[in-house]
Amino acid sequence: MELTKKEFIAVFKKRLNQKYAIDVSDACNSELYGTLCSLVKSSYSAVWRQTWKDFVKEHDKQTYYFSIEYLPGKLLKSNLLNMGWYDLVNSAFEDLGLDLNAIAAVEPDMALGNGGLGRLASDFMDSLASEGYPVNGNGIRYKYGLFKQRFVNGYQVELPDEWLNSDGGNAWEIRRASKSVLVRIGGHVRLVQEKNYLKPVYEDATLIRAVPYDVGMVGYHNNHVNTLRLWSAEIPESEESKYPTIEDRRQVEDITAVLYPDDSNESGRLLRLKQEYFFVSAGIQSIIRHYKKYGSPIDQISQEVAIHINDTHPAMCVAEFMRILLDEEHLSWDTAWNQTVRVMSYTNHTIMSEALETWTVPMLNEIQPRILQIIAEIDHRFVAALAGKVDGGLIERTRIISAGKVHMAHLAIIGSHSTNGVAKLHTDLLKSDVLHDFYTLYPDRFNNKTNGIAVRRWLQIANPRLAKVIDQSIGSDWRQDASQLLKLIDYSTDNSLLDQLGAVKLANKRDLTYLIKQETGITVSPNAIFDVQIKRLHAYKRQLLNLLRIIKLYLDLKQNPDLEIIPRVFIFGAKAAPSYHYAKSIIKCINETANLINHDATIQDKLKVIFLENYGVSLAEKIIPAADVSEQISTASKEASGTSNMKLMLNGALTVATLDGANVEIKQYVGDDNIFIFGLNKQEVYQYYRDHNYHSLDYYHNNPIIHRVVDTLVDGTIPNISAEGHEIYDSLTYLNDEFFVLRDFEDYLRVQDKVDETYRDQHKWNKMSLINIAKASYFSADETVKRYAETIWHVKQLSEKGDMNVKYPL
Ligand code: GPW
Repeated sequence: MELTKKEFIAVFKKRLNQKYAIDVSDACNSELYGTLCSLVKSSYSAVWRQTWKDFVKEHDKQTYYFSIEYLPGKLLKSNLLNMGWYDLVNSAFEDLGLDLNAIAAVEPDMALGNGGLGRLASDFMDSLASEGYPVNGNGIRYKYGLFKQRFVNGYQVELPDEWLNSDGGNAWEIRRASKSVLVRIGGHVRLVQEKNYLKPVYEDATLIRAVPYDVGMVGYHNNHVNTLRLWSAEIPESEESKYPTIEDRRQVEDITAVLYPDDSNESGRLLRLKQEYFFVSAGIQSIIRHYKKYGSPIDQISQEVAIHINDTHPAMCVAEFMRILLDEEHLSWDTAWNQTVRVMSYTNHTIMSEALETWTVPMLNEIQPRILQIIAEIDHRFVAALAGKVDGGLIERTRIISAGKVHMAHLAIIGSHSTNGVAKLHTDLLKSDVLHDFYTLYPDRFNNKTNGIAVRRWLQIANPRLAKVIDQSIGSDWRQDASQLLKLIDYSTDNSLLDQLGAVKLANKRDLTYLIKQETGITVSPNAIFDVQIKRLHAYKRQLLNLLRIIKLYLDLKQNPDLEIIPRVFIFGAKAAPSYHYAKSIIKCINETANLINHDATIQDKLKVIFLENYGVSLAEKIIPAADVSEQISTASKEASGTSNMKLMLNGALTVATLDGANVEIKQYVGDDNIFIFGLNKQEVYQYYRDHNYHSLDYYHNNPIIHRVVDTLVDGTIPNISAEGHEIYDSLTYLNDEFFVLRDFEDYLRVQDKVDETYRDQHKWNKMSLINIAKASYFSADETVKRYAETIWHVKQLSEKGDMNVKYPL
């Protein structure tokens, strides 16, 4: 039944009245928001229930995607779009004199993740539902999401993200107390021999109640709703008396209180380990409980269940699954192990050694002694099985426990049937270098799954103007099949379309101009090149390289104010981990440089530097559509994939890139002429490591431009950065510039000159932009998840996409 605008308006008014006892004319945006969410949620609930019933009825194999981070951002618009309600609601609100954008803005960003890893998990959730796969997410419902970033005197200051207390609250979650499970933490364990198994006897353990909060993941036009299940820690009713004081209670609630704000950096804290075990145990228990309810034999669970380990944070899935099969289901070790390896699969997201998680044996013992026992037994059997067959050094390097440390990546690889990297280059590096030893042991387990992005969110929702222009040329089918975007290539000589692309970009830049003015007070011109670097602040991502070039341009203009350059607005968005001193120093230096340049009259409008506060999903949706240039300038080999590179090209930005992560594949797709590549490649970086022959001081001393630019960090040219400037100066000089910033500087300048030259020819620029938009379709997450589903998890598609007869009644 087709929903009409008139019906919608009537029902909306009625619900507003019931919920808030108010009329449209008196309602504020958060009341309007609450009402719309409640209609949306009650409408998709029936479909959600049905999707679940279908899973159960068919005994279809299901996948559970375990991730310690999810970064969905706001869900209202994407739910409306996926349900087929978007245009109708938009137009109904216009009739009512309401602004859907303003109402949608009430929703707090669900920021239960740091960056790329968490956003990837959320893009995957959208695509998995949209492709009709029976795949549910499993994670943590942090009371406080990623900190809010403010700048005070140019310094990053962190404020708590109390998203659950905001006006919007969490409109999407459903607390399912009846599905709670108990998680055992700490204490001691001994094993008692029973007839056919070893029975663990626990003493002094703490029982934590894990309560699930479910969020519907609505598929695009296919009547399919999956579940994102987020766990929250509470005190079990039976244990209340053990927690007489607020302090005692807090011990438990703290487990799911805050998201660790470190990106790619293992923190080694006991509470983090507790979080990991907590959501792993809760998730695995509920999966097995559900599986058993329908009477299927436990020793064949791998036929109906797949579990994905998103980076090593949930690697204890392997041991927890074994624990239940052994201790509660009394399977033999071999049967249990066989099932576990078939069920589990693992994605590696980094080669950075500081991010490869290890825990000490005493720490694991403190969190869950039985889990440590099981890991020790896995390790023991791994060593025994290889002894005498392969070189002893290889065994030592690959075993799980060595020198008192538990290597979580080793546990994940040994305990699963699939290990994948997230871009071709990254997977090759895993095989040839970082995980080479494992590759020699298990060559068949390694595979690549290049990351992808949610095309509907990052094009339709973030950039409706561009979506409209695309619709008018190639039609609207790209929403279900991104490869349709390739048809745009046929329009690469269509001047009218190219002009329209230019007009869309200009309009988006104008919007961002207003936002910049509002947020920073700085006026920028939409006619300048908008040069964007948005990602976590990390030394390897080299925001510093970008900054040094900005300083170079500033010096050039100071020396010659009449210098003809194409005006540029440099836009940064980046949070630094609160404990990452060096990254925070870079933020301070960028902010002070911005302050200097933006208020220097001699620079006029030729150069502006804008560092927007509190970068996150919602801000990304505003910046990306307005970007001309996408900065993807990490040191080759360090960025596993990157995903903002894909989002920016999809929105028509041209990429300035090193041959790192997925940039390599972008270059292959768009061709050498439609991307700006510079810098060392992976082989060259590795050669420097091998030969120890990089000497950054040589670049500093021998290149007068580099010398002059680097000196500004310490000579007072940039005010108020005395300590930070010295810290960075030292890193580039005496500490030998770990990430080859000085080595790549000249080539970076060269390629940026090429960007300027190309931009002068707007026609050519727009054509390159068009090709980038078209080829970005190769990075559709819809396609990426299909490859996971077909080749790793072996789950079937349950509903077809493109069912326009969507069943979302009011
Ligand atoms: F260290 N990534 C991230 F591998 O955002 F765990 N956080 C993390 O903690 C890690 C990786 C981890 C990112 C990668 O840096 C980025 O290159 C990649 O595109 C993204 O994960 C998604 O795969």
